[in-house]
Amino acid sequence: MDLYFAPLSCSLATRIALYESGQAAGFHEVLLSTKKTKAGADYLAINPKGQVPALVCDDGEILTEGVAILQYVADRAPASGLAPPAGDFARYRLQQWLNYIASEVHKQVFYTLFNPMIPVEAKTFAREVALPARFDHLSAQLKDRAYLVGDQFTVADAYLVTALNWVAPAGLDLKLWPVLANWHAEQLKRPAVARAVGEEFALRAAA
Ligand SMILES: N[C@@H](CCC(=O)N[C@@H](CS)C(=O)NCC(=O)O)C(=O)O
Repeated sequence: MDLYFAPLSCSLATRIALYESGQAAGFHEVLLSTKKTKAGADYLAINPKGQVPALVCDDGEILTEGVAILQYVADRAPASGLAPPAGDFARYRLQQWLNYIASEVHKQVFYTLFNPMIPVEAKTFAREVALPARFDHLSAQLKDRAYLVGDQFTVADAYLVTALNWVAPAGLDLKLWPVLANWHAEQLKRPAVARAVGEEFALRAAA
């Protein structure tokens, strides 16, 4: 498998899932501004949408869209518990969370805050209305539990850790949501998460 990624972007969740499940992969950094890989290849030939992540599977199939990639990686290593088995109700709960993080948190809040072409009114809405509502909901859900689904770390948690990493760069303070701040700090202590985040911080710092 080969993961196309940009440091500390949403593709970090897949790196976390790979490390959590002990699966080997090649990692190819993509320069999102030029749509080239760091090695100079045309990334649009891999993913015409120009976005990370993309996963080139061992049989040559190319998978895009983070929530699909995360479930693919998890299903290749069922013993990891990164996703409940297909058909279990818990699998639909996992998909509920993956979709919520992708659409309500990643895209509605952080895409809006980070994209310089989005008007200031939309950014104000994202910061003052959407983000507090999403974070209040997540705080209520995580108040009495260690993970989003069941009693173990899943790819939904990998995606949420990744999204919460964007709070400080967006100029916001996660401590306003103490449950989330504590949860995030706990997840960052997981060896696979610490390794993935540390490696991508180093790549970002070197850029
Ligand atoms: N729908 C895609 C969106 C992925 C996405 O937004 N990736 C960002 C990085 S977090 C990206 O590649 N941005 C560059 C761009 O949109 O041109 C998915 O869920 O995988």
